[in-house]
Parts: sequence; structure tokens; C-alpha cells
Amino acid sequence: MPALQSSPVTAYVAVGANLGDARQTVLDSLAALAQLPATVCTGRSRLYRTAPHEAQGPDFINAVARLSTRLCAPDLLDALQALENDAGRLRPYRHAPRTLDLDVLLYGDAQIDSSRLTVPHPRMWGRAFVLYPLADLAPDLVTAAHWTGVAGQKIEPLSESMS
Ligand code: PH2
Ligand code: MG
Ligand code: MG
Repeated sequence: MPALQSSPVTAYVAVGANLGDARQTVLDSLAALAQLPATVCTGRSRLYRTAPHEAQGPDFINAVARLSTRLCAPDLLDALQALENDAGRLRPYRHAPRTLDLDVLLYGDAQIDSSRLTVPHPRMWGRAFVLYPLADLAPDLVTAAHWTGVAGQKIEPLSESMS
């Protein structure tokens, strides 16, 4: 049984996939996030097609979900890793193409630096594939300097009917 926080925390989770039917996997994982125990999904971004950033392989589909959760951060991480495994995620090498990647970006205003988890995500502010979907949900979190930092990274929203 997970140990629950006494009050809900707002967490942002990055979703990415670039193997198999990446769009469907991202849509399915967004639905699965809404079913996590002690968790409500309070919003999700558009879906984006993005060029691999410091990685190889096909284009990614990326999105961000906002959760209101009473799971503590390690239990949230366990739940995300279980969803990755359900999607058939293998880890042959760092940044390998993946059927599903779920990363905790922010967990309330917590600063976490454990062997398993670093929050805020240490590379999130330099990645267009995080900033664009995050700004769909929380535009005030992304500053002009952040946007300047990701200029030139290729990203495009999927059409509404594909999102
Ligand atoms: N994830 C990475 C590395 N590079 N590039 C894109 N476009 N999208 C990702 O989700 C992504 C990446 C490591 O997790
Ligand atoms: Mg990642
Ligand atoms: Mg990851």
C-alpha cells in the first residue's frame, strides 16, 4: 500500500515515445495516468511531433500531463515505471529509442536529489519537447530566457484531430 501525502501535490509528468505507434502509446499513457491511485489528471497538453534531441531514431511524440496526486514522489515514480514496463519499454542504452518514457518534471515545489529521482528534472528547461507542452498547461512557468534556450529545436503540434 502506498503511503499517501495528507494533501494533494501538483505534479507535471513528461510523456515521450518514438517506437511503434507512438501517438497511440502517448494517448493511452495519458489515459492511464488519469487512472493512477490517489491521483486526478487535471490537464494535459497538446501532442507534439519533435525531432530527437541528443538522441537517435525516429521523431518523438511528446506531451505533458498535470496531476494532482497524493502519491509520494517515489511511489509516483514506481507507478510511472510500471506504465513504461507495461508499454514494453526496454533500456538497451541511454537515450535509446523507446516505446514510452514518463519523467517527473515537477512535484509541487519539492527539490529532490535521490539516487532514483532528481526533481525539478535537471534538463527540462533546455528541451523544446518539454517547454512547449508544459506551456500549454502552465505558461507562467516558462520564461523568455527558457524560450531563447530552445530556439532552433524542431517541434510541431499535431492537428487537433490527431491530439
Ligand atoms: N527524450 C530523451 C532524449 N531526447 N528527444 C525528443 N524529441 N523527445 C524526447 O522525449 C526525448 C528526446 C530522453 O528521455
Ligand atoms: Mg526522458
Ligand atoms: Mg525517463
